[in-house]
Amino acid sequence: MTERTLVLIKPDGVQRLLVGRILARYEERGLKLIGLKLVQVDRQLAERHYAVHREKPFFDGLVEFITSGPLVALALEGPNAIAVIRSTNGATRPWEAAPGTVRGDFALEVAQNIVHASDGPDTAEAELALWFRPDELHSYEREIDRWVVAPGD
Ligand code: IDP
Ligand code: MG
Repeated sequence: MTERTLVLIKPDGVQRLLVGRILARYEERGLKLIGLKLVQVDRQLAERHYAVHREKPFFDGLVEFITSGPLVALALEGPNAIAVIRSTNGATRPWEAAPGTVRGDFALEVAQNIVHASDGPDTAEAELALWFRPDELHSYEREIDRWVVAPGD
């Protein structure tokens, strides 16, 4: 099933000059880029984005970190995009992330784990609405889709 989902390349990814390499992984997989921007997040957006973690002991640090510098927000589309991206990113705790995943290759600490991705259809829809205006998401055809996407998908 075709899905849309949100990815954030967090401030550590930007500072460590990994944006292009991480974006390339999603592109090379065949996912379609439908939105992209560099954002200096304010506290209000950060707290809304991570609202589900409000009661966690790491919440303040998480908000502090995500607002500490610009991040790159991506909207990506493709068959099973949510699961594909979660597995491409790897486990939340980088020491449990398989080599070959973004976190398994580029991260060591859970608080600096490089990327965020929506974890289900409902969160994907809510998070895309939080980070992108409707007119910032683009629908377009790609010539390669006939090689990447099964007919009818
Ligand atoms: P996810 O990013 O893989 O979906 P979540 O459990 O939703 O993982 O946690 C959101 C983010 O909060 C993580 O990506 C990580 O940066 C941070 N985080 C999660 N658990 C901890 C922790 O125990 N200490 C510090 N930061 C944490
Ligand atoms: Mg999460």
